[in-house]
Order: sequence, then structure tokens, then C-alpha cells
Amino acid sequence: MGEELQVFGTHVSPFSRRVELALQLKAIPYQYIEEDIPKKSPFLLKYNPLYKKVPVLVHNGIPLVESLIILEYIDENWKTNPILPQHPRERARARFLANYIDDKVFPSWIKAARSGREGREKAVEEACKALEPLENELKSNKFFGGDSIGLVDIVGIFVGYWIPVMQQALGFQILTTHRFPKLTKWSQELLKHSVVNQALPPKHDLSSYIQACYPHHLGSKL
Ligand SMILES: N[C@@H](CCC(=O)N[C@@H](CS)C(=O)NCC(=O)O)C(=O)O
Repeated sequence: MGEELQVFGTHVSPFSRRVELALQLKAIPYQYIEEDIPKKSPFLLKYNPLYKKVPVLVHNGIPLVESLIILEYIDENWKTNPILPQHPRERARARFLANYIDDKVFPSWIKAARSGREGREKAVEEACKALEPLENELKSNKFFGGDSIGLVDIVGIFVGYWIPVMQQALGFQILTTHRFPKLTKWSQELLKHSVVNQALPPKHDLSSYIQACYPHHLGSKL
């Protein structure tokens, strides 16, 4: 029986792009449905009544929510191009880092983007500090997953693409070659990857979206 897969997402969301990226890396066909977040569709409200957020993966009519859980589900269902490592200890480490990105890195960046003139320097420094464990984790590897893209790379796409675009759009200096040489190189490698490259929202779309979200920061440089 053929599989029916739908992804409900928004094109500027790093969370929905994770799910699309995992499916595309495994060459699994799916239907994409763009949600308008200010005007959520009855499908989104039905499929994700508790959080009312994208992404939602609907597999043969059954909805799954929360991007990290969806990524694990995809990896368990479709074994080609595994995104989690094989060894239990490495699997645990990958899960830890994926959670760390969501619990610490993402909120610290949003706080920096929202900060007012006074608290901004401190917030930017905190966002930099939150990136340090990731810089140290990379060692001499091409990707967090080794030679191929894995869970942490997929979840870290926020760091590899969203942060560089956001800092350019808002005039921040967080992910710099000087302070984060390994993360910068990793980000370049990641964006060079043909599947990743195709799966990302165009830079100008993302930039305009960010500038509309944080208009008070335009042109302010640190
Ligand atoms: N923890 C969730 C976060 C998803 C999330 O924040 N989605 C945003 C779009 S980037 C959303 O749907 N927001 C709608 C809302 O907050 O009402 C996940 O990993 O899937």
C-alpha cells in the first residue's frame, strides 16, 4: 500500500524545515501544505489541538507533532540514510544536543533579537555563550553527524542558516568566523549540500520576514 504523507508548515519556520529536510535526505515523497500562522487552518487546529503549531506530519491520516519527535519517527519508519547514530551513547548525545539547541540556543537568540537598546549587549553575549558547546562539539568533523548529515545538523539548521540571515538582517554579530571558526565552516558545508540548499527558504524572503518581526532593530549595529 502506498504511503500518504503530508507536512503542514510555514516556509520561514526552522522547525518545519527540519521535517522537510529529513524527508528529502531520505528521498521520501510528501505533500507540503503551507499554513498561514495568523489564520491557522481547521486542519492544523484539528491535527495539533494542544500546541496549534507547525510542523505537523500526517502519515496515513495519523498526525504527529513536535519537530524533534517527528524526526525520530521518520528515522524509525524509513531506514535509508539514518539521521540518528547507531551507538546508544552517540544517539543519546545527539538527542541531548538537539534538545540543547531548542532549550538554550533558540531562546537566547530570540531574546537577543527582542532586546531593547540597554539589554542588547548582554543578550547578544548570552546568545554567543549558548553557541560555545556546539563549537566545541564539532571537533574536526565536517558535520555533527560525522561525514553525513544527522539529527544535530538538521536541528542545527537554525544556527547554520537562520542565525546568519538574522544577524545580517538585524545588524547583530553572533556567529562570527573569529569566535566560531568551526561552526562557520560547518554552516558553509551544510549550505553547500545539494539537498539542504534546495530545502531552505530564499534568503530575501527570510530576511524580509525577520525585518517585519523585529522592525525596531533595523540598522542598529553592535
Ligand atoms: N517545539 C515546536 C515548536 C514549533 C513552533 O514554534 N512553530 C511555530 C512556527 S516557527 C508556530 O507554529 N507558531 C504558531 C503559534 O505559536 O501560534 C516544534 O519543535 O515543533
